[in-house]
Amino acid sequence: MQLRLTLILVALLAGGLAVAQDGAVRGDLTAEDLARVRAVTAPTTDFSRAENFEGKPAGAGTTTFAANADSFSHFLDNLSFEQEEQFKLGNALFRKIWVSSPSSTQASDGLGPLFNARGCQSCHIKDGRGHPPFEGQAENVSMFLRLSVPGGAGDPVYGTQLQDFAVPGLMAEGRMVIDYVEVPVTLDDGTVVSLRQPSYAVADLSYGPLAEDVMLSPRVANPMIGLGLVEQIPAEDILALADPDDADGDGISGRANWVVAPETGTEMLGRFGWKAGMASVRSQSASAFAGDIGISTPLVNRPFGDCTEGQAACLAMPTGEQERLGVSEAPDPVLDLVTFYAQTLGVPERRDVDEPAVLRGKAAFYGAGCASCHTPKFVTSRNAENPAHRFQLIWPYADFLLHDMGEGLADHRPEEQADGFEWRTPPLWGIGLTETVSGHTFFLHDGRARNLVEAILWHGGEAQAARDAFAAMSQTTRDDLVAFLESL
Ligand code: HEC
Ligand code: HEC
Ligand SMILES: [Ca+2]
Ligand SMILES: [Ca+2]
Ligand SMILES: [Ca+2]
Repeated sequence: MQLRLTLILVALLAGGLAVAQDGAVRGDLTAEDLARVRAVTAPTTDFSRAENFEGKPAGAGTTTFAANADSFSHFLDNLSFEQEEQFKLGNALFRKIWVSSPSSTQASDGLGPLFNARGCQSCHIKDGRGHPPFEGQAENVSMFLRLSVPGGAGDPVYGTQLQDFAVPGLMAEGRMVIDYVEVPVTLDDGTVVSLRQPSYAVADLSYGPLAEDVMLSPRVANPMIGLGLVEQIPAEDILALADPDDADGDGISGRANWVVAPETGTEMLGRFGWKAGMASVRSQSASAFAGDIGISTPLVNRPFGDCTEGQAACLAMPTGEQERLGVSEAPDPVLDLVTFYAQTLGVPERRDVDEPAVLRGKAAFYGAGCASCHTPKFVTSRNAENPAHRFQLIWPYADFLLHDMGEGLADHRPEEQADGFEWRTPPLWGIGLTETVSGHTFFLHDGRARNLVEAILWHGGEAQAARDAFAAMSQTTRDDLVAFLESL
């Protein structure tokens, strides 16, 4: 374990040096501050006690309320009073239930014509993650299928996403069907864990067949916490962790997903979504309005949402823009407020950081190589527009880069630069509160893992060695590692 740890340290240092040589060092800091940031974000080697500020994942923005179902719904602790007001307006819009056009309540109409849900909060339940349909639950709210054909375009008829709802008078596109097969996995100590391997199909197609070569990618909604801080991690610090050709030979590469930002038309580092296909909270929110709810915004001006030329009935439905003569269904400042809300949700304080089991679990996490992708800490940009996001030591436990996670997790569907095997390392902050907030413990991009142990055992590809290290641990050490994750 000691050797493995040393290798990781060497790897991280080498990554840092490589970037220094490229000259791509973050530009917001003096040399002196840069040195301080490097020191404070260096991986720890002392697992005898908690690190300074480790209990505060969002720095000064960390929320300190008792853990309960509202734990993900608090604003950053360091917002100004005026910003709290803005947050509350954004919250109301995030929870708003949109209705179809025409309607007497013009301020809320424009839903669809095709949609997955009527509001943001329907999927990002309690500002937490979505889930696959529960037993006996027919509707797929909080999870959907992305669609595309080779080359990157959407299905010629069904577009980029399967909408399982439609406004009155229009047929929904179809229904996602999930079939699970139990696959037993034996750990080194003989313990057997059963993983459920999903397969996806579409039933009740209303607009003819899907393209023969269509690719499906299932996604549950991500938790909403800390996103404004993630946005303020300097791209240089994320890119410093990338090692696309695995130059250091540790089996882990990590690639950036470069995407064209709709705000500027320029390429930016993707960091949001399960494949890092979106560069900003604002663009992700605007595309959710259009694709998931069918609401146009000034940034993604698609009042027909995901309707395609192949869906004439959909394009013949009324939209909110027709009623309001070309004004977006969600006109300014709706997108600004929702974006602000999504950027200023806080991250709850950690629990039990000093518990011996948690500290042992943290050592096991580093020892197994989990921290090679689940990068513990960053310091946000000093130039962040919002003072609440500025120069904070944050602990997301993610590098936000793409990793080949092996055949088991592959969706075989590329997105921007990500291939069909790659997924973005998701942040782990708050993960221990999933059950408290969401009432379930379904993890990974499609919610297939029913608990943290299953989530770890699904890791393959670049993470195979880390997964195998976990499978080789004693039951006690595995429990400690889970106790550490539960404390995040
Ligand atoms: C039908 C369900 C659904 C609805 C409704 C929905 N989302 Fe999402 N959201 C998702 C899914 C699924 C993802 C992951 C998408 C991906 O991987 O590309 C996501 C991702 C996000 C992310 C990125 C989070 C991260 O950690 O990277 C943001 C921000 C977001 N949604 C905001 C919104 C906003 C704002 C609204 C309302 C306008 C909204 N969403 C409505 C399902 C939904
Ligand atoms: C090679 C990079 C890599 C390594 C190493 C790695 N992970 Fe991950 N981890 C990921 C990626 C990528 C995902 C998302 C996969 C998906 O959703 O299909 C993920 C997902 C997870 C999740 C579920 C997160 C969520 O929001 O659903 C947990 C928990 C987790 N990892 C824990 C660990 C632990 C513990 C280890 C060490 C034993 C580890 N990971 C090692 C890249 C890595
Ligand atoms: Ca569609
Ligand atoms: Ca490497
Ligand atoms: Ca609409």
